[in-house]
Amino acid sequence: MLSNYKPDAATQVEMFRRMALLKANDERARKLVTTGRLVMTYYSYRGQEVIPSAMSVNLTDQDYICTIYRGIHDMLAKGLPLKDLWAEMAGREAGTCKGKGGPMHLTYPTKGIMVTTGIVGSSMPIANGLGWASQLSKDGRVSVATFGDGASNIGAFHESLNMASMWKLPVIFLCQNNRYGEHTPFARTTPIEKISDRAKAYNMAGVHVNGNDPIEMYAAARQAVERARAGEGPTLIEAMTFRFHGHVFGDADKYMPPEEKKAAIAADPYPAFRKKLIADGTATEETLAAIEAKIEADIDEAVAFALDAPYPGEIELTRDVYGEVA
Ligand SMILES: Cc1ncc(C[n+]2csc(CCOP(=O)(O)OP(=O)(O)O)c2C)c(N)n1
Ligand SMILES: [Mg+2]
Repeated sequence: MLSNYKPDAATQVEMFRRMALLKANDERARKLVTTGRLVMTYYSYRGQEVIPSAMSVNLTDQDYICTIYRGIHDMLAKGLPLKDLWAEMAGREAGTCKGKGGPMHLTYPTKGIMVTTGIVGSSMPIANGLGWASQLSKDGRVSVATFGDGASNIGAFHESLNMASMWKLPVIFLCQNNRYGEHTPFARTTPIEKISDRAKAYNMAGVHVNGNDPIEMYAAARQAVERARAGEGPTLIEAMTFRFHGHVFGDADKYMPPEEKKAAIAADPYPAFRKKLIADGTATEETLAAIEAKIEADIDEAVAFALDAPYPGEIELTRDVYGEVA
């Protein structure tokens, strides 16, 4: 029963802190791109903040995540330091991949943030590999593969679920269903209503949750993590959400009906959770405002650091890119 897994007050405030960080960071990235201060291809995750916030509070630094191009929220929630993130997005040597990966290819193994690629569906077989390594070495780690609704129609999704179930791998398949794959609505590409139903075909656990409800999302994440740690195998979580902006930031998003988008933005989970925490006495307005102010200051500092940092030098440009010839 998902209702058995309730976050305590401190965990709820921590989930809020992570949501606030993700929201503010996305707002800053869009602002810098719009004003031309930073040139990058950016995939906004605004609207999807609950999912990684509720998942990551159930993970340790040693647990792994493999995410996608729209996964900066997953990485920040998992603990990617702001300065390393911004320096990488700005192509500077101080970045997570020494400025050679950019916003789509962040990696930070210290916090379990593994390879990120733009190949749709690629997070899943990689998470299986990490999960298999954990199973063999009995290190107790859980691997989470995050991906979109569109990726559930890729062969790698089906192969990965099959293998993970067969071998009872400690892997969580976390589908962030934002109802669009690039410019195409979910219903036009997927002949079933719930992606979570696909779990049945692989004899594994599958849950369908409101990914914009922090309490429900927390419960689904917690149950899946416990199942994986107990050696009971993988879980497919389908978390329903909505992205507030186009596929890639700057696209005209004409394919999203305006009423649908308006309704999703009106139901923004961030102000709703903020209000709920205050209304039920979990936190005060002052506490939450202080969290938000600290985040803005941290982002100010990280952006200033990144934009002042040097680009990779000539030697760094080819290091870790070409192998040594013996
Ligand atoms: C293997 C592969 N096929 C196609 C593409 C082009 N492509 C990039 S994003 C995308 C849509 C993916 O949608 P979804 O999985 O729902 O993720 P979202 O962008 O909505 O988070 C497509 C088709 C790709 N990058 N890789
Ligand atoms: Mg999608």
